Amino acid sequence: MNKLTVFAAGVCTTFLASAPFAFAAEKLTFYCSAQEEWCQVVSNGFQDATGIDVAMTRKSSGETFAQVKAEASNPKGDIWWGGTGDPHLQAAEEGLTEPYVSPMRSELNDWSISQATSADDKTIGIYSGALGYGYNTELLAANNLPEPACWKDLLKPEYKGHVQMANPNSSGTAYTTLATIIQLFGEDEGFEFMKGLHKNINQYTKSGSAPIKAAGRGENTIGIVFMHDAVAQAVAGFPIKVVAPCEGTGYEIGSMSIIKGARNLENAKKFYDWALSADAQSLALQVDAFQVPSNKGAKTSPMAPDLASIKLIDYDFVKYGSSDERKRLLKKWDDEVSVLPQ
Ligand code: S7P
Repeated sequence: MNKLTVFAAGVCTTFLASAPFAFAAEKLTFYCSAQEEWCQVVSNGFQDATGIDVAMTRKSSGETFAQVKAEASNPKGDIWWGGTGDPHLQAAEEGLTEPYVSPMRSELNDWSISQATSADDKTIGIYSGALGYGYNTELLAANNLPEPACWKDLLKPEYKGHVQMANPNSSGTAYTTLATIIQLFGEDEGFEFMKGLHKNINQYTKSGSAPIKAAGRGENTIGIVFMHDAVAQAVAGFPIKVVAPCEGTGYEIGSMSIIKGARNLENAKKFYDWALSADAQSLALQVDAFQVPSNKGAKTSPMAPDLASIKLIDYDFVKYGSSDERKRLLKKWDDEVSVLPQ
């Protein structure tokens, strides 16, 4: 080996040894439970703002909860953003998420902070939205069906095979539906309602927004979803009418939590602060996400459902987000509703 080769080999060895430290990119593993397009925009927005590499996975709320729980002894995710608040509250109670008090709190609406307060700061509200349903006006007319306006209308036999909702085990939207019906009508009557509704259901989907997307495509007539997801289909040009049920309805506080044992804890906190900012929350408008933002300065679309004009129940987030109650209700729905013939 000549002198040059020895020198080159030495440089190479030094370079290789130091490379992982010199070039190790900052990372964040991001579990997202809102709609795919919004997850993507948020992921890219944070990456652009900070230079931190983001690995994002989108799954429904109940599925993400199950994943965080399954990974608890060896956590892989850093931050869980989006999805209904109930499973975030359950994760907090089960010690799966990390407390954090963000300096951004003074910019937030009270409903966002109360979500944090009820969970010892292990979660926080990032958006809100009311539950309801939407229907395809052309399919309804083609099938000579009356226009539904109330929850109880969905039990009418003429809607058999025309209603779709998600499975409450995987979907936060569908769990919110179950909890809303129980809060509106009481547990006994509420479960009778779910059994009656079951007769009209053509499919329980995995994702909460799928039923209204199917209605938009003309593959389903009525989809039980958050109203903002139905508005998104109407804005996209599909013949969808949005319904705020006449009896009143429940709502979600879409939430965010840092995963306990996060490998990139500091980056998770950076994401958390950024995601509570008005600029980050205003990104929703780029993808027609019509939820109401928790930052008081964030922009809200004029097409977003006006929560003040909807008859909202006093949704009991503490009770329906508690671990025992959520497990009990899901088991009861599995045992008493999903098994029934249709
Ligand atoms: O599509 C947006 C949205 O309705 O989806 C979230 C939902 O929980 C995630 O989907 P799943 O119902 O399948 O869990 C809501 O938080 C959000 O508003």
